[in-house]
Amino acid sequence: MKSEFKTVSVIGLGYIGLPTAAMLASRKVNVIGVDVNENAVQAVNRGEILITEPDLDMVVSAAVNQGYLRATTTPEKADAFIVAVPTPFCDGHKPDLSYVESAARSIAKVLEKGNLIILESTSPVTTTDQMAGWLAEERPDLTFPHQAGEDCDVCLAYCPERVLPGRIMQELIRNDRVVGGMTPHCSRRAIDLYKIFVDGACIETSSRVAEMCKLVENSFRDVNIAFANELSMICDELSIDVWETIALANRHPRVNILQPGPGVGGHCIAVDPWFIVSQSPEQAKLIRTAREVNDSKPEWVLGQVVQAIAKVRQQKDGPVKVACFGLAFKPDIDDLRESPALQIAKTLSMLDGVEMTAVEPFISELPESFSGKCTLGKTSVAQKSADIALLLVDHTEFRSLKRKDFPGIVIDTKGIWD
Ligand code: SAJ
Repeated sequence: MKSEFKTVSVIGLGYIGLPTAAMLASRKVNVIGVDVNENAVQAVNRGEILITEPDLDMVVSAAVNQGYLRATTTPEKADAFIVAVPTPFCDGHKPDLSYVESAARSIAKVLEKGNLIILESTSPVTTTDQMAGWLAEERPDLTFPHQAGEDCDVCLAYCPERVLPGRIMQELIRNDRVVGGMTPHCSRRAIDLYKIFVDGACIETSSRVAEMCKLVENSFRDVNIAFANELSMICDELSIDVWETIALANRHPRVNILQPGPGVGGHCIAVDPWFIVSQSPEQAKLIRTAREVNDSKPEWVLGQVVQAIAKVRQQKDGPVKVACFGLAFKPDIDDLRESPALQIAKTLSMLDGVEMTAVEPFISELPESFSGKCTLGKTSVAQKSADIALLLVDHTEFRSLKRKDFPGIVIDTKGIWD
């Protein structure tokens, strides 16, 4: 079947937009990537990527070389627009929709009758409706679904991305997609677009259900991680091994507890549940508490390290050598965004009388925020010299080490050295 979508524009060339743009281009769709960041645009036009994601570099470079993908800072005409810009939160954990609004207003200028717009950014319920409002303000000459229903000139749908960093290129193809149009016709057109590269099922729903669905998925995971994190603090108080406890409890056919860690990081799970809390503050008690439990975990880990530092000081004079293993927000990626490991390492590096080394195999230099108070070290060296070895991220490189390989105190927040 021939697709009606010859040219698709992807607004936002980040962790989701760029892989989506490259995937569409690999299916021989002409893709125009748009980003406000000149560096990101230039990198794409050279066929290069500025982020680490398996196979993405290959697909981008092939798509650019074959002429199916190019990037620009100014929106151009297209048959469809996919918006994948950030939706962070501002003060009081309120969602910040300014990037969505500015993306909507910028594409409004080039919109034509028959266009389809899909919002992929994680958004509070009714954001797609709001987007239609912003577009209508900019383009009174066109009709949108909230004004003309199925007869609208421009279709709008919400379709959340659900891919896992580190497995984006496979999951983009294999995952099922929830496609929520502002009208059934909008949904069906959006499904036609996703079917260009999605092998998973594309399930039709309303834009509001699709928006909520995304928030629910990440809140479900956050609540379950909070349960594991709370267990780790309870088990520590009772001097019980939490990893053994979880492994044994998970032998029950209907129990599947997730893994504790130093906290929850990234731009999704630590953010999205707040969108539900912000819209339903009275009802979302469990979701809010889960966020608070996960946000409190880095502080708890810091407390453990401070106790260990005091122990070392009883045994030796001079600086206490602390080595943090891992800074990323999860294993085997270079992404330090909202990373609890980074937060812990930075706080430790500021302590008087502490000599800090960070071992992070996925970066070549430390962020400037360490202000020169930490050295980037190698696993083998840090392992031998540290008074305290603090495992913060379960990178594959660290998994081959054993607790007995460390001469100093070991604090293992991921349970891989036990
Ligand atoms: N984590 C734990 N224990 C666990 C699992 C994860 O502490 O048992 C921590 C990780 O270390 C990390 C954080 O949670 O700090 C989040 O990692 P993650 O792997 O759970 O999720 P993300 O943020 O990489 O991706 C999530 C995914 N959502 C779900 O699994 C429901 C992904 O499918 C979404 O597309 C993505 O959020 C997103 O963009 O929203």
